[in-house]
Amino acid sequence: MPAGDTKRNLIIVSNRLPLSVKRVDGSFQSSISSGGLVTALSGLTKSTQFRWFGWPGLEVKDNEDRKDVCQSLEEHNASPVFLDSDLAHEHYNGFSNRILWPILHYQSGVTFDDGPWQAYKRVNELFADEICQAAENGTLIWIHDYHLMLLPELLRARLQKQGKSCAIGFSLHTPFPAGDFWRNLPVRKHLIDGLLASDLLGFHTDEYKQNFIDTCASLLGARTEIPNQIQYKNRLVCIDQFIVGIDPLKFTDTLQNPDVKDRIQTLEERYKGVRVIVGVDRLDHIKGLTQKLKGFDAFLDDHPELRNKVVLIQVAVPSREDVKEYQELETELSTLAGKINGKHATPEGTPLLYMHRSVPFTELAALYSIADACLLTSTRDGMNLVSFEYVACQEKRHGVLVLSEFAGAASFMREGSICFHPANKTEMSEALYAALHLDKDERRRKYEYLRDFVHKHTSARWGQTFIEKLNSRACNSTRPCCS
Ligand code: ADQ
Repeated sequence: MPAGDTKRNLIIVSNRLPLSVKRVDGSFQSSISSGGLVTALSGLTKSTQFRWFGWPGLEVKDNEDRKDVCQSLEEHNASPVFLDSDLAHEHYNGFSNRILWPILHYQSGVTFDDGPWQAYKRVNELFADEICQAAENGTLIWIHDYHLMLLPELLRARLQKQGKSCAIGFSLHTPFPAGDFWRNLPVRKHLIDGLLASDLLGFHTDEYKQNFIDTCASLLGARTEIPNQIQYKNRLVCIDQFIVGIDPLKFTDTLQNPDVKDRIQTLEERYKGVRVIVGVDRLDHIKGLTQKLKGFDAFLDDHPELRNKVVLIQVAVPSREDVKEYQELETELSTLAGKINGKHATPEGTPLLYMHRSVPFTELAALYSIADACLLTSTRDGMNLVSFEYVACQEKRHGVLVLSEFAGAASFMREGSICFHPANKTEMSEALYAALHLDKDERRRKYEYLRDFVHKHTSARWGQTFIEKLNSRACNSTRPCCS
């Protein structure tokens, strides 16, 4: 049954709503925000109706104000889960981003604190209360990401108490690490227990899925006699890979906009005779930005003949700015960018344009479109949707994707890109050089491979496939699920 035809209500839950809520002249207004999850789910809105629950991003204490916020969210089919600022901060920055996120991305040196863990549990409980109240018998509930790993279990218990039968799905947008790494987390079992109360669990790649299944077996002795299914606490949990994507038509349509065409022409004139490399990343350790700048420095050292003939335009989108480690990373990157330009600049110009800010969508599309290569250096990354977006904007130029082998996207895009190890400066430099010197036929072959992939695996397809499968779990919750 196509998801769009489903008669069941669908609730989507994520930690943050995909909206920024602001008080303007005494009343509240909401506007769409950006990020990987927003990109992934916005493609689904074309085909499927749902209500989105999450934290609105600000503390609202007064009851009248809360009503006002609810009203401003209503036009986006969204509902708030209100949290106190301190609790939200401890949950989001304290546990989710400072402890869980690094472990999911294989970063070492993480120290566990009980305070943030208690906040994490409390926030998951508050979400469970809110969603349980909103769900009706038969509602499909699709939970997103690492901030809410306990929610499936907490929610199932509440729903059962109220006699409501609802299928619960969970999608993880990060990698799931190999078992040995996951062991670093003292509360690892609680989180796995939380997740295994889902009916359907989705991962971006087969590797993450397999890591999770192996962890369940070694940590809990959970049985996996049938592939992709775990038998645990008298329930069957389906585990599968779902390829997340983008809405490529949003990009191809934007490139037809006359203002964007003008902008592309301006940029092309500005960079006439210069090969442009683009990078777009949230400013996050996992995106390997330090490695990228050092690799580019090595590339400039290796190829003095390319002086004034190549430029790297790097957009580093501000992210998690109240976490100390992220502030330190920004300082490190600005310093590094200054050093690289100091070393390689000439009176004709600088080889590195480092932009620490968000850019409008139309500018982003124009930048993707004029670039001869896109350089993505993630040390680990659930998928990396920027790689998809670059491809969507390269119909004319057939630019080359230079992609870290540690981005989830590399599992699917290796054939159409040039992959490298992000910790190896020489390998990165060679990959960049090869990308800028690929012959026309090879560029076309690689591009066509990636174009077909990106247009096939859209965000709408990802969402519909997940919901269809969740819906079939709701109909046959006691029967084994088929792949
Ligand atoms: P992110 O880590 O946020 O997502 P990514 O997949 O690269 O990373 O997506 C970033 C998104 O933000 C892109 O769609 C991009 O266009 C958008 N964006 C970037 N800069 C912007 C700007 N200046 N203005 C507006 N939008 C901007 C997480 C995981 C990823 C996973 C996604 C989806 O870390 O690995 O691919 O979720 O599951």
